[in-house]
Amino acid sequence: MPMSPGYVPFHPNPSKPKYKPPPGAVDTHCHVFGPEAKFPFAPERKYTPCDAPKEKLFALRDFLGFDKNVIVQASAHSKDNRAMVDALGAASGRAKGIAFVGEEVTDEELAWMNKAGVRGVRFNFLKRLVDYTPRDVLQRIVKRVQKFDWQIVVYFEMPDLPGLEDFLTALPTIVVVDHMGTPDVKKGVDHPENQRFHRLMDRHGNFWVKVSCPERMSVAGPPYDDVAPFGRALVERFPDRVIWGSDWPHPNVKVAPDDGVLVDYIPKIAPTAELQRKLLVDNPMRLYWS
Ligand code: 0GY
Repeated sequence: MPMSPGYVPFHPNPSKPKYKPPPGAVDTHCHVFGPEAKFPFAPERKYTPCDAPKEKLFALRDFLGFDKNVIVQASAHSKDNRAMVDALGAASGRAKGIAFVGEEVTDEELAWMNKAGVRGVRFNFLKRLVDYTPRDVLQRIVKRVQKFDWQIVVYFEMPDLPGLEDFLTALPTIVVVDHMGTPDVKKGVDHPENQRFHRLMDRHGNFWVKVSCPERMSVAGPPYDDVAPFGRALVERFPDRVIWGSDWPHPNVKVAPDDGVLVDYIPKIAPTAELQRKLLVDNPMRLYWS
């Protein structure tokens, strides 16, 4: 099946980063796609990606100087989590997963995923990626996964936060926000919209945030200096609740980012060795491996 028109495959030849992550570093946001011949994409998907199989992900992990991955189920595979679980099984304990499920998921499937290393489910609120799921359905899913102590990963766009805040802050689990809540970098770190998100993080100690995806928000482009103040503000204010992810293979970006440049962005948002260790090792280990 051809890729969606305009779909950009991942960078074929990323540069070796100058920044060397500390031993045991975890990339907490990446995906696997297919291979389609073995793990077909979902009929209800909103885009058709390129194949991005586990072998390529693990090779990139090693090349970039990382030790572990958290593989997030992407919408092109929808509720068929087999490609992600297959990758967990091949990772020799060095990968955990975040699933996407509907109410129809069985308790056996949940137990199977938990045993394989799944540590949470993702609620995706982006209309361009998924169909709407009523909140009461999501609440029932939360109840069912609580026995595994799973986290809820949420992907929303910042203008939608006011409408989601009551729902999100009522969640009884750890809540992990994707991509800094996707602020509009043109508005600046101090803009009320972004500060509302900081206040939410401040008031709710169960909220964590991925300081990931500068390439999705940048206006200036690489090396993403216009996004760095947003990441740095979160890392410095919430040093024990931030994690980092590459987002490989970068679904739906217009220009495939150089993954080496994304790794070299890390010291811009976490300028000290201590902050880097928390961001890349201590925090993700506490969240996914304890
Ligand atoms: C991401 C972002 C995107 C895609 C998905 O589930 C997905 O398909 O997450 C996106 O298009 O913004 O987190 O990788």
